[in-house]
Amino acid sequence: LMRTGPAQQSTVCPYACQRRTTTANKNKRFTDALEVLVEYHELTEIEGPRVAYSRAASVLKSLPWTIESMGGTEALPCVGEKTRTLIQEILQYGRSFEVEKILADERYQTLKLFTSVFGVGPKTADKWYRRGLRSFSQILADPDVQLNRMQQNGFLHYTDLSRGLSAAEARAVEAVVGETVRTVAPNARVVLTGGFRRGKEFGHDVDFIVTTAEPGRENSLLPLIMGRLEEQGLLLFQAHHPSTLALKKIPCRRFEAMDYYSKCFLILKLEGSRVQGGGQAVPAGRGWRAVRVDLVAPPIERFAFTQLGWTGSKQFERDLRRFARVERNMLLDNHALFDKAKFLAAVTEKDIFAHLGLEYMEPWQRNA
Ligand code: 8DG
Ligand code: MN
Ligand code: MN
Repeated sequence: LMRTGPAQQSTVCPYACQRRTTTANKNKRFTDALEVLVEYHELTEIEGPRVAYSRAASVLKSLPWTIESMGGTEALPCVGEKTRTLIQEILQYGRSFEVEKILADERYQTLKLFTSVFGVGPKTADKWYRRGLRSFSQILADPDVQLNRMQQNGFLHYTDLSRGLSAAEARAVEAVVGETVRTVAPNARVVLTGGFRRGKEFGHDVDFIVTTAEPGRENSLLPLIMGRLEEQGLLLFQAHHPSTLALKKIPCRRFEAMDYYSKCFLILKLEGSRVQGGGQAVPAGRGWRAVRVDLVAPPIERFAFTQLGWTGSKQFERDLRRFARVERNMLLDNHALFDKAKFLAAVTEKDIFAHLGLEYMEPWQRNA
């Protein structure tokens, strides 16, 4: 009988886009610890260790076995000395001292708290921390702190938004957005993307791609959709970024979360009656909860690139771009795949994997 285990680790590929990573993480005790280190370096904007620890966590998530001893861990790609020390500590003591130290660190705790507010990034959080602010009430009471519209709404809906969403709530949101789009643009198409397309059970928002076959019409879709949501009294907040797409632009050298399509970041009102077993999904007595929704509306010929770029995970995306650049000398981003002198066309995600010479990965295998 073949055993799945350390003997097979030589087969672990170095890029996340070559590994099938489902949501069934068999090494959560190690990856949870690594993710604290990733988050700490993200919050303090230290790039090197952030990259190294995210790659290590991603490798461990993809393993079809649970690590139970150090034997063979030296053969795993992207797992360096620091990660092996952490694995060893967790195996031996059930916890990592470095992680415990970070979890107890006041700066880490405060930056994590502040960035949990919609609209607050590491820079703003750090600015507030350096002002001596330590709590939400101190921020809100400080006459010198100017909150932008996004942050005001982040605080206003904090309790709902910080809870995240279940897959059942995501389906209810999908029904609302679908109905809205059918009303204002019957020929448009809406598809789910982001974490819920990857089969996650929880997420911080619900992401959708909206497209139409009529050229140029994609730019009017989001305003129409937002207008209809507003009429229904469901639009609590919207930040719309019109398209800045220049079709001849060569993909950027680095992974960026940004792209040039028309998109909007929303807070919607989700009514409890829409959620199956909605009793526990919405606060008692109110009948609704706030949810974060992202919509992106690319031109139809860019659909495959948008879908591949917005499905994630973020680590999967970073490694796809890095693989294209380092292994294929191509440039990939949310808009296009560029090979030396020419752009390679794609109708589906499968076409892009094929251009890159990669085996196709289903969305639920991209939870790197
Ligand atoms: P979750 O935290 O929402 O559950 O996970 P997720 O769905 O994987 O993360 P996300 O933050 O919603 O991002 C989904 C994908 O969208 C991710 O791979 C990054 C991608 N993305 C872009 N461009 C942009 C952008 O301009 N803004 C945002 N928010 N995400 C973007 O490719
Ligand atoms: Mn998402
Ligand atoms: Mn999103």
